[in-house]
Amino acid sequence: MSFRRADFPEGFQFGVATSAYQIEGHGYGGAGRTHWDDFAATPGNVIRAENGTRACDHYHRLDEDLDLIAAAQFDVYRFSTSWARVLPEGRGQPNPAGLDFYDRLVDGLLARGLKPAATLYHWELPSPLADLGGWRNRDIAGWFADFTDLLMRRIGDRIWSAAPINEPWCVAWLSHFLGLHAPGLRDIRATARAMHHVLLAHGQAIQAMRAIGMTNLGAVCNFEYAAPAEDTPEAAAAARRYDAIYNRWFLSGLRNGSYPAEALAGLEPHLPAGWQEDFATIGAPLDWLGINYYTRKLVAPEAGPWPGYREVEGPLPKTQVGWEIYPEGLYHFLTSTHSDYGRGLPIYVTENGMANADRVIAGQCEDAARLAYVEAHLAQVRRALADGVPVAGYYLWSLLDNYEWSLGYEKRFGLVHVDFETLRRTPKASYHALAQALAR
Ligand code: IFM
Repeated sequence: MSFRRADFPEGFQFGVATSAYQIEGHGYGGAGRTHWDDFAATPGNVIRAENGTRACDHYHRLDEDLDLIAAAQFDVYRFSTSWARVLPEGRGQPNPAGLDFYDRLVDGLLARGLKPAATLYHWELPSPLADLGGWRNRDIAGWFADFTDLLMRRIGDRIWSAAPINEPWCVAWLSHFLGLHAPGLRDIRATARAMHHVLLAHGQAIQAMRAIGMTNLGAVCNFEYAAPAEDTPEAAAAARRYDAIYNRWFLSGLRNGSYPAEALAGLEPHLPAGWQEDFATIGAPLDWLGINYYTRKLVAPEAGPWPGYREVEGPLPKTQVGWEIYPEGLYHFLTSTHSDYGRGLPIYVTENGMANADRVIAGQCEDAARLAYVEAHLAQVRRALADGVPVAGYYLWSLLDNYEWSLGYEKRFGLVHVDFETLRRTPKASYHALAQALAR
């Protein structure tokens, strides 16, 4: 490893991140059906129609997995909570086993000296709420705030940091415009509603947590560096539209009480009436901002309806999921988030990592490509720190190989290899190298 903990400011937090549906085993412990179960059961949506029923069986292997985090001397574990595990119908009667599970998880972290960083929603919407329109229905903001209140009254007293929703772009655009995630819609009106309601739900959840005295609350958005595929004004405008939808819509809403003009050009006719009045709730004060960053996209203009662009394959080396490796993009988002939206707030890299075709051979799992990826991105974090950006932590995606949504179980993002037949965990070379770098 080309860095050590001591190369970062005192108090800089290193962590690993996971999400509930991707690791827990949704079939265990009385969790309710989710729109991901429905999406995966529909032919053509997910490779081999795989779902999260068993996943990594983290539900039963909690202690073993928490031991792995502690042994590598990470400071923070960023996990998510499943709405349908806590409230199988999305509302109404809680599932006591679900609340107990998150209680055990938080206590297990504290017992090991790890900081619990919770995300309330990482994409597994209870099916009964999807039946009512899911993210298209404005009422989702209230349902989500009620879930937040219920769960955080149980575990909030021991949570170090919390964010309501992981990657609103995925919840809204990827799932309602591109149709690549649940509920698999391709509908501009549904998209506009989801783009707005996801932020309203965020705001109401922040208010619910403040009301019970919680602190250290933030928002986690994902970003892709958008570069014009060619040197033309049309390509530059296409890249700006991409950037507005992907990278600026959510932070502008959360921090500046507005949406970018290039995105409103297509979405405004479909937004719910009175949308501007919701910025008072959406902009509820935050304590930190989280950046999930993996790659860049080359964007070219495309004839046809708004937004009028397409992605073009780029020339840079790629990860197992075909994403170009472009560490400079992380520096770009750290500096632009600080200057355009931060107003002094600490910024965390809440996800960064790569998928690699890792195999266990004679008990060892070499993943030199992942080490190089992490080193290159941490170099950009240090560059931003040197330029005065208040970067406060860096969390790797992910602790374990897991369910990579529509790509099923074959794309491996973990520091720890998981054999999906036996569920055996094998720490990879990157895990061991990080453990050495983080040793106190
Ligand atoms: O696996 C996902 C995660 O659920 C959200 N952020 C990106 C990861 C890699 O695709």
